[in-house]
Amino acid sequence: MKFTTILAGAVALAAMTAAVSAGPALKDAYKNAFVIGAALNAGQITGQDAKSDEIVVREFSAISPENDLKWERIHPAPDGYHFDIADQYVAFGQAHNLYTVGHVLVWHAQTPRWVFQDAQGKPISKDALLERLRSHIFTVVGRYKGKIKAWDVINEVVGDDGKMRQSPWYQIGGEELFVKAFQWAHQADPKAELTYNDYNIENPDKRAEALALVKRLKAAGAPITTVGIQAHYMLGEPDLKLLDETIGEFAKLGVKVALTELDIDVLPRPGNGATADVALSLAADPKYNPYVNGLPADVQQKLTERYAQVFAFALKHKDVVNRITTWGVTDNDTWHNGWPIRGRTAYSLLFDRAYQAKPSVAAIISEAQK
Ligand code: 9MR
Repeated sequence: MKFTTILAGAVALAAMTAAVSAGPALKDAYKNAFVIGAALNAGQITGQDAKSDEIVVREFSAISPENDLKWERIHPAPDGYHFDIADQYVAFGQAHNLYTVGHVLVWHAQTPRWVFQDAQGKPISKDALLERLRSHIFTVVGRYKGKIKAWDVINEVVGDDGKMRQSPWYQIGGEELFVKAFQWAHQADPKAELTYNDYNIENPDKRAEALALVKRLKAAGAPITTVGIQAHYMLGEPDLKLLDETIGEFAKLGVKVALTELDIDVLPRPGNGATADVALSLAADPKYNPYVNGLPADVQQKLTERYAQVFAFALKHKDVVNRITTWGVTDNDTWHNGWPIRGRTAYSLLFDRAYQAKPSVAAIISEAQK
C-alpha cells in the first residue's frame, strides 16, 4: 500500500475519532460523583437506532428501559411473559458494562386490567393480587438477578394532592402490598438497589407524604434503598432550591437519591406547570408549539443554565446522589413530543435531532470540573 493511501486513511480515522469524541464524555466527567444514564426505547434496544446507541455507549454509564420492562409489555396476559426486548435491553447493558436499571414493578399505568380482575371482570381479593404480584416479581427480578442493578419497585404512589394515590394496587392491597413488593424483590435479588420512584416530590405537600411513606415502609420492614426523584422539569418550574432541599430531606432518612427521569420541557404548557401525570391530555394549539423550526438562542441558553443548575445541586449532594438518568437520548425521543399535547416539537434532552450534543452537555461537564 502506498504511503499516501495509508496517510489518507490515518487522517480520515483521526477526523472520525475527533468527531466522535470532541471532549470528555459525560460519564467520565462524572465518574467520581455518580453514574449518568439515559432511558432507551425499543429502537435503541434492538439496534435500529444505531446513532443513538453510539451516543449511549460513548457518553453514558447507565441505562433505563423507557417502556419495555413495564407490566403490559412483558406480561400482557395472565399466562405468558414476553421477554424478547427486555432480554435484549439487559444484554445491551452487559455488553457495554452499563449500570442497568429495571422499570417498573408496581405502577398504576401500563399495567393490564386483568391484573386486578378475575375471569368475570370483578376485582380480585387482596390475597389473589398479592399472589399475582409475588409471582411477577420473582419471575422478572429473578430472571435478571445480578444483571439489573436497581429496580423501581413502586412508582408514583403519592398523588399530586399529597395523599396516597388511590390506584387499584393501593385500594386492593394497601401499604402492605408495597412492603411485600420490596421484600419479594429483595429476596429475588438480594444485591439489587430498590427504589420508590415519583414525580413532583420536590413540592412541599407531596414531599411531606413521600417522606412519611418512606418512614412507614421502612418501619414495616421494606428494604427500600433509594428514592427516585423523576425530575420531569420545565424551564421555570419547579424552583430548583426545592430539589436541593428534597435531596437533603431524603438523605436524612438514610436512603440514596437518584434523579431517575430527568428532562426539561421548554415548551409553554397550559395549566398548572410541571407534572408528569400520564393521564393528562390537552388540545393542540400552535401557541403551545412555538419552536417547530428550531430553538431560539435565548431559550437554548436558558435550557443550558437550567441543566447546569440541576447537576450543580446533585453534585453538592454527591455523597447521597448515586445516579442521574435523562428520560431519552435525543430530542427525537422525548415523550414531550407527544405529551401533554400530541405532535409538538420538544427540546427536552441533551442531544438534538441531528444526534449532536447540545450546549447543555458542555455546561454539565464544566460543573463537574469546578
Ligand atoms: O416515556 C414513557 C412514554 O413513552 C409512555 O408513553 C408513558 C406511558 O405511560 O410512560 C412514559 O414514561 C413514564 C415513566 O414510565 C414513569 N414516569 C413518567 C414517565 C413519563 O410519562
